[in-house]
Amino acid sequence: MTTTTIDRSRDLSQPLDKLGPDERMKDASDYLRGMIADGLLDRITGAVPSADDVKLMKFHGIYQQDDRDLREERRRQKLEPAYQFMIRVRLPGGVCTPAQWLKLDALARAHGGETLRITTRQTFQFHWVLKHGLRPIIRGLHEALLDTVAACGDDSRGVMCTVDPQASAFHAEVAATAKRVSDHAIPKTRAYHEIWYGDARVAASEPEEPFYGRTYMPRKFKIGFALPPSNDIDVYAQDLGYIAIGGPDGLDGFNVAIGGSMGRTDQAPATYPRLASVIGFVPTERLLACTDAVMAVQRDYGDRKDRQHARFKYTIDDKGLDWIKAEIERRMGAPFEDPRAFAFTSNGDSYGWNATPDGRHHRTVFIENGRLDLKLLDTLRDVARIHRGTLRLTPNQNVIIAGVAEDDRAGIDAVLGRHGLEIDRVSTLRRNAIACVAFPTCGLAMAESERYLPHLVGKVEAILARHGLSDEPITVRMSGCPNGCSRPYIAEIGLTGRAPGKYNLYLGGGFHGQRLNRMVRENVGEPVILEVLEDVLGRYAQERLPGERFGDFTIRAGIVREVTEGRFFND
Ligand code: SRM
Ligand code: SF4
Repeated sequence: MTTTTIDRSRDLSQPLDKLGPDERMKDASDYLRGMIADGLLDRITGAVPSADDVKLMKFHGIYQQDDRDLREERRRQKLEPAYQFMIRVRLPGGVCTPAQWLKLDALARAHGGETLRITTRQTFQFHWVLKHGLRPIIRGLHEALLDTVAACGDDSRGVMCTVDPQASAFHAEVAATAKRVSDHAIPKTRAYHEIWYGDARVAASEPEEPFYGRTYMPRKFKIGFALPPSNDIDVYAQDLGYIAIGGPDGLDGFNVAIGGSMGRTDQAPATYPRLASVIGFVPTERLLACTDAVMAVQRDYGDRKDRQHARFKYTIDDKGLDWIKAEIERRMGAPFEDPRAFAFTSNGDSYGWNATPDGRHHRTVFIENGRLDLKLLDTLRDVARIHRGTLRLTPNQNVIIAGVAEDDRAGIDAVLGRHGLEIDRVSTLRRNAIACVAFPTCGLAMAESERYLPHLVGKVEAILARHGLSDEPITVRMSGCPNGCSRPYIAEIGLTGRAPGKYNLYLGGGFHGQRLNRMVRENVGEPVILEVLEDVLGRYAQERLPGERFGDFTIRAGIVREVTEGRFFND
């Protein structure tokens, strides 16, 4: 990224001691080194002893967690919590080779509790990794040309990209662009190489972080590329969303959308989800300059005192969209062009076999809530052993076996059939359902999500069947807390955890991720959720207009009031 930038935490007349503790921690970390290497050697505890290092490790893609199912029991036994780690891989656009898949699979079997998780941002997570398993995993990933740099932390996170190769003739071009932006925007510190690969520190005359400076971003920053007509990545939930626009000769450039994000806190009404605002169009050759300019505005003006108010959406709403746009243009050295026309018609995945413009084929395998258990690991390992294309992770937590030659299709089908996956026998509702991880690994979970949604979907399937709606695609997303890792605030049916067995219920989101939903019940259990859905879905079956989506119906019928701006979400 550009080298002319400076560390604004020093520059904005905000002395470091007036900023939040995380800013001081980043500043003192020697570009993300901290004492992580020493902490890994400590054999007395399963944790990393320094709280600052626990935070710094997030920039390296690693979260310290403990098994929450065992917390109480271990407390009673006066044992330390059952510490273990989550490792998130950096996988721009969710694409990997069969060889990389086999490596991930082997590492998960050896050190990751024989499971992998496909995340809502198209990457893999290892869970259940013990401290001594961290280096073997990261070095193993390195052998497969993979890493975990900036998969978490106050930096540019995993860059998403519409994954379905059928979505557009210039899909490959956009996917390559997303990868370029990811490489461009990740931190440049050598700390990762020193700590995890054992590289020696080399003195350099160049600044170690020419763009980020010593204190990185005020908060996480998320970039995603969507290819209309598919909005599978939920472009309006990104801090910086690019919407690919084609011309007669292929890719012309991108509409630019800024300020999307989901996270909110139940007891803090000043926090809200916000959809990204489309501010203009940039030609492809100006894309990196645009990325730099947008990120620099957030880096320099984002709130570094209050992390609850530090995401780009708040910077935009505080300063005003027009001011932010002008500042981006000034730094980019060019004005935005007017946004080009585009239309989204879906945000789900296509199932079964589909053909791509290059004459190849791809097939989506349904993975409920992205959880690859041993059975699915076995199945996909057998696929990877014979597959000659790529494997792609979708933002809906599924896997696409992509780039299959006509002659190879039968072999793939035979493997899936041998493992009992010859067809996806799941309902339309289940295919459009997403759950975050939540218990037992997520330290922030207030209620179950991944382990509970399959059960709830079964009950809603019965309601749909009673009303003749079984084939109706309806998006349902559950998060175990209001942070919204499943992007629940843009689902037609959204659920966020409040306490064990208790959820907020939201209705009215746009099917293509284009409209926020609104809370209709607060802190309720399964009986109330089902009662409300029975009533509203029953009305939908009776009163809907031809082709009307469920979310649109709830608004037209006056069941929920439309949310026009994120900041009015809590009205
Ligand atoms: Fe998330 C924090 C899991 C996508 C908003 N998220 C967490 C942590 C790391 C909990 C923590 O901080 O200790 C969770 C780890 C759980 C575990 O055991 O694995 C976690 N987030 C996930 C994943 C794995 C959910 C999933 O089931 O797939 C997703 C990983 C994506 C990736 O590959 O990078 C995941 N998280 C999201 C998304 C969706 C997206 O980005 O498209 C969001 C909403 C969009 C947004 O950023 O607003 C999201 N996660 C959050 C937040 C709220 C951020 C905020 O600004 O308010 C937190 C908490 C925080 O950062 O303080 C959080
Ligand atoms: Fe954890 Fe909450 Fe994210 Fe679910 S939404 S993974 S419970 S932080």
